[in-house]
Amino acid sequence: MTAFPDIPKIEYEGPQSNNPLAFRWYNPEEIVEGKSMREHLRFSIVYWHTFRGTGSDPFGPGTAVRPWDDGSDSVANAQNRARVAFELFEKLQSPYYAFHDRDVAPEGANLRETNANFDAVADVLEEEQQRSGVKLLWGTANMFSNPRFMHGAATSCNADVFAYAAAQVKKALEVTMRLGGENYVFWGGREGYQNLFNTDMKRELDHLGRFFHLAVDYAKEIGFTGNFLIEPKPKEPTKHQYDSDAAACLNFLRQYDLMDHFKLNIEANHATLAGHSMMHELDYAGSQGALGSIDANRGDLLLGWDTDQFPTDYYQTTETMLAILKYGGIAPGGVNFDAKVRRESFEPIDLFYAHIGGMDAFAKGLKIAAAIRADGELQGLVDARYSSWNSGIGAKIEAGAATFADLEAYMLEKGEPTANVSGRQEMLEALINRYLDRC
Ligand code: XUL
Ligand code: CO
Repeated sequence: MTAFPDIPKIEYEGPQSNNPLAFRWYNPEEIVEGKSMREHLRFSIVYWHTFRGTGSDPFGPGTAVRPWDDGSDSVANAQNRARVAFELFEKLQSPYYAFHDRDVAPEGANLRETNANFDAVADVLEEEQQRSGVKLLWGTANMFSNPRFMHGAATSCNADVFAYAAAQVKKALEVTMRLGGENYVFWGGREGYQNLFNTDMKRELDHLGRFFHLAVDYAKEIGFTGNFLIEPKPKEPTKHQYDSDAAACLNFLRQYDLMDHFKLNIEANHATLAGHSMMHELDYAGSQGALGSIDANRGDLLLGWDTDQFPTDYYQTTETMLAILKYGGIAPGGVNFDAKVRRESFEPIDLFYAHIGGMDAFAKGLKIAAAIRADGELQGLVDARYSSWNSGIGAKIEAGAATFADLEAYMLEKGEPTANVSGRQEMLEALINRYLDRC
């Protein structure tokens, strides 16, 4: 049985191809900076948007046509959907996928039944992983959709809800480990507040710190060695999310003594909602040794919410790949398409066009970034800009060998700093365009 009878395995045909069902840039075996594109990019497809997204919005119901899905909440439907998912992963040559517990399996009447449903679908996922070789990039628990999480999960004012969330993560970790998941993600779905008049922020943050420690302890107990990742997002669904951006997450992790156990999963659309660029968030996390993985998507300049569109902008993918290469690659994380087709793109084939476009945009970004790095022109300009720190007073300050009194004596003697040099922003932006033209 095939769910996509008219769609072949997507192959690389090169930049001149006009075939929308072929890769023009993503050539999995092509070597860039000594590694294949497949190893650099570690693409991953998300279960939630691609197999559970219906195209509904606040003004109308779903539009998506998914002939394989009977629309029921049955375990049999979930198991069949899992097989269809693997057909798509394989046809798109995606080495990884990612899921929330509730994407893959329906809730039962109680936690016990819910866990049994999850196990029954995990059986099929395991079988399909073995058959196809597609691997699990990360698992996570959905602790935001069910009404019980209306006040949050680990930060709920209701201690029972904290306990339920703990049970849910315990199970999601076990299944992630069983399926060989290389990471485990925490996106703080409703971990934030709508109103400070009814909120004890200190207590909620302490509870979140406690929750993460419990997860670390349990991972140790069962031998889960994948990375724990926190995914920053500033707002939506709450007005203020505690994990608002990379800086807030890293501050939280330090405050609660969790830095050794967590890295960050940086999402492009979340970065812009936080008033940052993706490159800023990647550099901030990477510079502190905390770049774990990315959720690849984009927002819309004219809309202020999390539109989760597929990435297509070479400029943005180049910036992203420059940051990833700078910090030594993304493994064991990956480039995870946390992106959804538009409500109007309701046919199954749109899922293919969307991923092909995103994969090509990242492959091209990788090639441009590698070319920029190979020539060394950009790095040369950055090195020259900071050269005053390589010797003399700069080297002394960096070595911690200069006091305020030393610096005063130095400046009294010298009178004025050596003349400043231009930052050359416009020239550099044109230089980046030159590589975009040529690659
Ligand atoms: C929500 C979001 C999530 C996480 C996983 O904005 O990005 O889908 O990636 O919970
Ligand atoms: Co995400």
